[in-house]
Amino acid sequence: MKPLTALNRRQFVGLGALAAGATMVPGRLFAAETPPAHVLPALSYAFDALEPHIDAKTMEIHHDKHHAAYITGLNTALAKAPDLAAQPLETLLASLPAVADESLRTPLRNHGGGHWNHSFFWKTLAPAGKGGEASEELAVAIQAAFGSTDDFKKAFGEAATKRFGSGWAWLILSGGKLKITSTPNQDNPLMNGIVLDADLGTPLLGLDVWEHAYYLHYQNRRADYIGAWWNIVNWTEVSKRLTEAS
Ligand code: MN3
Repeated sequence: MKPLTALNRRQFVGLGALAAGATMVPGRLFAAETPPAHVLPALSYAFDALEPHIDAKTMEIHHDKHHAAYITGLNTALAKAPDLAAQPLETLLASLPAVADESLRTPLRNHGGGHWNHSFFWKTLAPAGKGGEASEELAVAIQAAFGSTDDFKKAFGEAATKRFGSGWAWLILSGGKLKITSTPNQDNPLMNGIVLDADLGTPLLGLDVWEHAYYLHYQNRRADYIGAWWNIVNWTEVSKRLTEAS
């Protein structure tokens, strides 16, 4: 007999649900009221593709363990709230104060934020020399907001360095202008009504300054990690996000 693989196990469960009277949704074997769980997105580059700026082991643990754990935590929380599970993650993060139950709101904030932030982070990275350049639109906006690219990098680096403990530094579009801001833990600038000490807006670029992002290679030298990270920014992606957000 063939071993029960993940696929035919799911088909088996799905057929069982059908036999029990659940409705069939085209393309899905689950009952209509079960929203799909969040899944770990694949990286578009190999774990070692960002070397020497971010080492392969850090990338593997960061993606396969840390990011995966946020997704598990998010799915666990959403299993108790199917109405929220049906919402796009960005919508959910932008309306967290509407979740009255704090025992639900807190894991949605931490794990939902963790999933969104990391999915975003991976896309704004590229192997050195492959990240393209800032579009003219982005270059002009940076100049208008910060004076020059060097001034922008200096201000962003300061925000990332000064973030006490774990968190993120962000370049956002807010009220039609570029701004630099920073959030603790897995908060982000989408979290209206939750993030009270940072600017809100649409993230264009984000830097993870949790120790898990750099400690294996850089140990306590966060500033060195930040300096190296500029070599692997995906400027094509950041430029695209500005166009979409404008
Ligand atoms: Mn991280």
